[in-house]
Amino acid sequence: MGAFKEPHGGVLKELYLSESAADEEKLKARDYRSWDLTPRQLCDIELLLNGSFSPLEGFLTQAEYEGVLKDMHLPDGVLWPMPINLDVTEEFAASLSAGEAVALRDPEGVLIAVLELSDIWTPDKAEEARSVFGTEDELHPGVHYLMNTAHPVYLGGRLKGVEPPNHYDFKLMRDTPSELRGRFRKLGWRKVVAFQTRNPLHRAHQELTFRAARENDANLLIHPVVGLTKPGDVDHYTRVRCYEHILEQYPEQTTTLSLLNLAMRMAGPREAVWHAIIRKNYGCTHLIVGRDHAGPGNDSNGEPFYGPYDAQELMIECESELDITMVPFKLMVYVEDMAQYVPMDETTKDQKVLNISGTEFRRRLEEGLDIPDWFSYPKVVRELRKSYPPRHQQGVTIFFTGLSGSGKSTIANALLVKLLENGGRRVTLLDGDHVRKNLSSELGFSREHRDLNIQRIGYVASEITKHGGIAICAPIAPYSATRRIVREMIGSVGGYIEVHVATALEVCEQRDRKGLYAKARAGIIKEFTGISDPYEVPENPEITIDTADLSADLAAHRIFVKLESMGFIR
Ligand code: PPS
Repeated sequence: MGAFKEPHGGVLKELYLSESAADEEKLKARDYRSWDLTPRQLCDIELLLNGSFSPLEGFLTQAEYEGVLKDMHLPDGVLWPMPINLDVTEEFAASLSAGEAVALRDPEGVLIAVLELSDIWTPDKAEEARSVFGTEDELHPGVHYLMNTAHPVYLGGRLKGVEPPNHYDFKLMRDTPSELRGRFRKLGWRKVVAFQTRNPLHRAHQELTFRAARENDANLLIHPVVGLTKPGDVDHYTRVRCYEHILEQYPEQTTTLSLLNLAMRMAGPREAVWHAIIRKNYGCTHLIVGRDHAGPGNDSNGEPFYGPYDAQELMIECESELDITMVPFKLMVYVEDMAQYVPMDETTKDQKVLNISGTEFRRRLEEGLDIPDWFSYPKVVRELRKSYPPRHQQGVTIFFTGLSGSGKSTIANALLVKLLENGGRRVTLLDGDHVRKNLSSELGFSREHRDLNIQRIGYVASEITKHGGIAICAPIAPYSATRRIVREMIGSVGGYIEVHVATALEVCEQRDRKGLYAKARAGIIKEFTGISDPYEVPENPEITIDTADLSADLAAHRIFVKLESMGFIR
């Protein structure tokens, strides 16, 4: 294990074994108990092993964890703000005892490291949430992860690194701390300002980062996070292509780009201090800390989780213990008369100041509207438009739900024909009966089987939607919880419109096109929706249709108009 002194940022603890020791460990690990690392743990372990999390030498022990929660210090008095834990299931923890070695593997079974297990404990997650995030509100993505995704038992102990987790993407842009320190040394960069980001960068960012470097007589490192960021963020593939374009906008030899496989926690102030320690480990001398740094947005009451300058304030409190200097972020705005970006606090009242918020930018992308050159660079916008095409090129699912015989299939078919007549869109109809024949022929009508059926439909529709198509689904889908799962699955990749065909049971039964209601009443068909099985009425469908007062043609037309008004067809 290497520990060496560097001009950039002091001691760096890399936890990798030598090649021969690693080979030996691989053989021994066949007899160890094995844990498959989760995506979050894979990010954490990579940064633990390569020294990004120096001075940590493994996953926190219980005493270290308690110190971090209490006052952000390890028992030896060193500042460390973020709990880095190996969370496991109760069953796995019960099979272990302190003192043994545990093999930590990636999802393909590759041995990444061996944990010298010293502590096993069940944390008080609510207390962790309060200490680290300052809240138990699960709208906070860090709290939500802790409460719903993280396993209940923590393992602590030193790590012996065998192999770094593998990456297939952007290999040349991923650096370990010692590699980046080496690059700075080679380039003769003695002062480096780091810029942390999880978003695409535009002109304002270029201006502020370049200013921050210039004012500190330093070079600049764009250090974006490509591990796990806030759910809903622009994917890192798209962002990295954008960053490459931005890099061309800086004077040559001033700026470099490197990707950081960090799993963010969105912990605001504590996260800022953590980011600073990490950047110090990468050999940076300065870190830009902005307004609401690593902020997770608003809580359940609509209030921001952290004050806009909480992160900067905590950085100042920790200043004497941090071997890196904060550069407070200045909000840059575009002054039209001057045709340039200026810090907000340097503008005068009579100047016309322009700005486009993140939400407004997203709206313009979605609707294919103009994004002015003063706001971003054409190459960056082109890249974002490829990943976020306008609505009429995005996928969408129209999900009908309603009783048997309510008219779902008839309306769905009419809508299909209207969309084909309009042209320019690829459309797939996943009708209840067709799905039952082609995808779910082995399933019956128990709750379990219905749920499976709907989830299969949801999966196929989400793939169609993801790839820009239109999926029309028309099952009964009687359960709210399952419909919610489908909505979430599809909503994250495209548009989603739920249509409740609310024809009353009496009407459906009276029509009884297939003769099924009669059989259900006679008890010949069991578990029949509406008769001997429940139908949970949708609470917030985008559209409700009652076929008693609307023909199928008009109902389909209503949905067509809705799709048009939302921009999905034109
Ligand atoms: S579900 O609940 O969403 O999985 O149902 P779905 O796949 O849409 O299948 C409904 C069609 O199956 C026929 N059928 C029954 N429906 C409800 N309950 C029972 N027990 C049942 N048995 C057979 C019925 O024809 C449904 O077709 P539609 O088109 O809805 O009338």
